[in-house]
Amino acid sequence: MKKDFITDHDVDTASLVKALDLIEKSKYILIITHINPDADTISSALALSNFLFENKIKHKVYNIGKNLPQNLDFINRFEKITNQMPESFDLAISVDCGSIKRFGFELDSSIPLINIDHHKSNNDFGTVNIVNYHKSSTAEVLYDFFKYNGLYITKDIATALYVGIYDDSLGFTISRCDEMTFEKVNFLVKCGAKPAYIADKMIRRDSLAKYRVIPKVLDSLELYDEGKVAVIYLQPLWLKQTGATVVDCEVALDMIYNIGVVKIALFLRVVNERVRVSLRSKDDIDISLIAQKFGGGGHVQAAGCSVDCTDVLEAKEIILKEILEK
Ligand SMILES: [Mn+2]
Repeated sequence: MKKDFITDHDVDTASLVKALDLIEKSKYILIITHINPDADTISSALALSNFLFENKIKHKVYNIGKNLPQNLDFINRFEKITNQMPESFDLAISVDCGSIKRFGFELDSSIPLINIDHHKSNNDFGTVNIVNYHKSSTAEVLYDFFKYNGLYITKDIATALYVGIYDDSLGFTISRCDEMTFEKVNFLVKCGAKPAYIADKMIRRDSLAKYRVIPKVLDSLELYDEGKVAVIYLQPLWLKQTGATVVDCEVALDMIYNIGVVKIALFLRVVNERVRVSLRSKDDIDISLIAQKFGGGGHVQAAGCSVDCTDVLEAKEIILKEILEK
């Protein structure tokens, strides 16, 4: 299996082997997912968790928050994810964390850390780093780890990896999605991942509340710079009025991003008493540079940051100033 492996870009195969070696030597592993977790971090963690469980290696999947994306509840071992830090562990693995700030806590620096990620901003903070920013998703990077080491991909692992690739590549529509991505997805389907079942579970279980709140969010749409910059926001009151959740509104960003004339799309909402901003861009405009100015980060076409205030309108003015003066 190893000799058939096709490397591309900057996959460091030595680190793939070293990571497995560290895993095999460990007694208890902490898998770290990032704050404001998305499908990529959760499904990558669960792919690893299923692998470790099947190999009887003790571990916990940790997320610091209380709100996990519930549309992922069909992935095996989802219910095992905890926000309780285990008393001790001798290895940590972070997945999809572009920086250690994304852990949401400080990790004891004496603990070895495997850093698996695909963010350009990742500065190789781990003891072992499996980082490839040419990839659509961390799940895709993790696939390389499984495949290169000749590890058996079960149906549960395949399902988790498929979810991460599918979601982070925006349904296979971003430019980092290449022929390798489709080769991987093809193999994952052979391993038992079911695309229609996964889509039903992930995107076809909406609440009615979602369709009550989205018109309000879309009604906030403002266009700047001849329509190139589009902004929407969510007022906390609208959630109370409709019973919807913040996550319910996120698809509105994809909607305005899909408007032909729009090159940069923004969505602002209050999360943990700060205004969280998600940014999208087209035509290779590097939107992560704007996110970085506010202590955030991400990818060329998709990034995020938080603004230190609780008023979406105030945050909108602050962030628009940066974008329009660029
Ligand atoms: Mn990701």
